[in-house]
Amino acid sequence: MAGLATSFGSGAMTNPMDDVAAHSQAMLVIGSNTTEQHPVFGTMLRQAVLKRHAKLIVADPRKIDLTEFATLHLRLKPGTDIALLNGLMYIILEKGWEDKAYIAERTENFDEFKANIMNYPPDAVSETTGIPVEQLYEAAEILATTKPASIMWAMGITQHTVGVQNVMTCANFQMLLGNMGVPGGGVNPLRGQNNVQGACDMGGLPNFYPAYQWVNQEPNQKKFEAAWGVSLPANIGMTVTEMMPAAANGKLKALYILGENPIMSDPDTNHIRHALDTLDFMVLQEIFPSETAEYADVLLPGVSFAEKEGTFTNTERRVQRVHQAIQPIGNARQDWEITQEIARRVIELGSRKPSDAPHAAWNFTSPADIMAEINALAPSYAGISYERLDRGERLHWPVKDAEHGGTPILHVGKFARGLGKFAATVHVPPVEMPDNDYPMLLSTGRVLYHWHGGEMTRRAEGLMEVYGQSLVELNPDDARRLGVNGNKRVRVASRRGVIEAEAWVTDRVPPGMVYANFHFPEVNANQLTIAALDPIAKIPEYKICAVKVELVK
Ligand SMILES: Nc1nc2c(c(=O)[nH]1)N[C@H]1C(S)=C(S)[C@@H](COP(=O)(O)OP(=O)(O)OC[C@H]3O[C@@H](n4cnc5c(=O)[nH]c(N)nc54)[C@H](O)[C@@H]3O)O[C@H]1N2
Ligand SMILES: Nc1nc2c(c(=O)[nH]1)N[C@H]1C(S)=C(S)[C@@H](COP(=O)(O)OP(=O)(O)OC[C@H]3O[C@@H](n4cnc5c(=O)[nH]c(N)nc54)[C@H](O)[C@@H]3O)O[C@H]1N2
Ligand SMILES: [Mo]
Repeated sequence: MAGLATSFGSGAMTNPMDDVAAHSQAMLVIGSNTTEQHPVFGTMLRQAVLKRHAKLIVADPRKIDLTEFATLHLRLKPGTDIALLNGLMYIILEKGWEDKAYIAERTENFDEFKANIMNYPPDAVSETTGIPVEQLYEAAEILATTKPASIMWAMGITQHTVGVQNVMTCANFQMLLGNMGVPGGGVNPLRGQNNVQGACDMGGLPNFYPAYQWVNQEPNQKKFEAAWGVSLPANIGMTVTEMMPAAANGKLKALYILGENPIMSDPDTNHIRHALDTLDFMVLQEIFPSETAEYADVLLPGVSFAEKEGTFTNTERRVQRVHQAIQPIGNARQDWEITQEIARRVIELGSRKPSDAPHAAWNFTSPADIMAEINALAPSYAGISYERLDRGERLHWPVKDAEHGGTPILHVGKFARGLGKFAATVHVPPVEMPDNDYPMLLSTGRVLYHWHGGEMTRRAEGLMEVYGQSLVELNPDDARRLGVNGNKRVRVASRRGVIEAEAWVTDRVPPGMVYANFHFPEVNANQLTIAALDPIAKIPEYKICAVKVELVK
């Protein structure tokens, strides 16, 4: 989420989970199936509702479990979040509920923002989103008059071609109400993987060195060249979603993949197969022979979390120690060791011109050595050491030095960039909407029992007993129309592919919408999804494409 990094640090939660759970009086969960996909935090939110009567509003096209605890379920049409939030802000401004002192003191660009909001009156917003006008007023009142209020979101608003605009709209919302930089408030993206935050923090993005230092700014380039003893390019690289088309058209020749399973998880699988087929050379570092392994020239056995020493950084910017529990199995080696061995050989072969500086990098003997380099080069991690973590200190970055206690809440008193900048965001429909040929809308995501490509969870017997095959959620009205009765097998086809699966007839999905997951190879939703990208973050529009559904006779 490169785009977020520029405006809000990195796209991490501004407020810790227990702060939200303890202090938020109102909570808006928009595009997050929190109890299934972030069950620990989901339980905390549920407890906040049940025990201290915090008000919960859920904005989701599906009737997810969390809606049972919600004061209000805004069942919006998929892909209409900007219209919804701008519409709520219209009402807030109309009623004079905005935090005028906060806006004057801490923000800029309010006038341009306000002029744009005037394009979203309740009637028009109700038409676009499908939400009744009364519910819009009710939601605006709860969120504006109950302080502090927090917003939580996940992939339901980011996996769209307007993903970045959606997030900026959430930030506008919280600035308008003075909910940024206060306990119980904030903008809180719930990041998905155990260490996706850490991977981004460490420069696992095409535009940043560790700690969000731009690769195309010369002082940063010089700093890392000196530290690593190599010359470094000044240009911004490609995201994963740009690499695949580049592979398909021969612009990218070789790929080194660590712990990703693109055959299962990238949009439009047929296109991905072609891309990986076209590569001259591919290396895969994995813990299992995944579907993607079939395309690899070399397989490198890495190790799982249980065989690792190090740290994971979670969604609330908290760095936590991981202790090795078991010895690596078979010929597996530490992931960092494998990468270091490859890096050394690449440097020896001279594909990067070594500078005159002594070659300082790639001499690590342990993860603690790597952390020492991080301390020296990544300012927000400067004061994070294994020693402090092992003592039980709770450290949320930025941690400026060994004495600094960390930063649980971001933007207190002042935004990272100075003044918080309001943005004018505009509702734009998704790229591929239902039409005569493909009349239904497909949305995709996960279920509680499985993890993405299922490489680990499909190997767990207990989980397979509970959820042993992929189900496609189908509304009872649509099921009746299709003639689904005893036989529940349906064929779901898009312009890119087709899957056959068992239907789960349920009003979790509204009429006209089906919901599928990508946990099982033979019924993978990504056979169907479209590789349309957000122009800034390059995240695919996994949440919306057009399909037709038929009964398998
Ligand atoms: N069990 C389990 N847990 C996981 C994962 C897993 O694979 N399995 N994966 C992890 C990862 S990496 C991630 S990123 C997270 C993802 O966590 P989530 O984003 O919570 O998971 P998704 O299943 O993608 O569902 C997102 C929600 O958005 C809703 N939605 C769809 N379209 C729209 C829309 O246009 N607007 C709004 N407002 N809502 C919409 C869907 O109905 C769904 O309830 O989960 C993490 N946790
Ligand atoms: N249709 C659709 N597609 C989606 C999404 C969606 O909502 N809808 N969500 C997207 C999102 S948010 C995400 S995060 C991606 C996830 O996409 P991926 O990251 O490709 O999915 P995973 O199954 O988590 O793949 C991780 C792989 O790493 C391996 N692995 C696990 N631990 C280790 C380790 O310690 N070392 C090494 N070397 N390997 C390891 C596992 O065996 C697994 O095969 O999927 C995306 N794809
Ligand atoms: Mo994710």
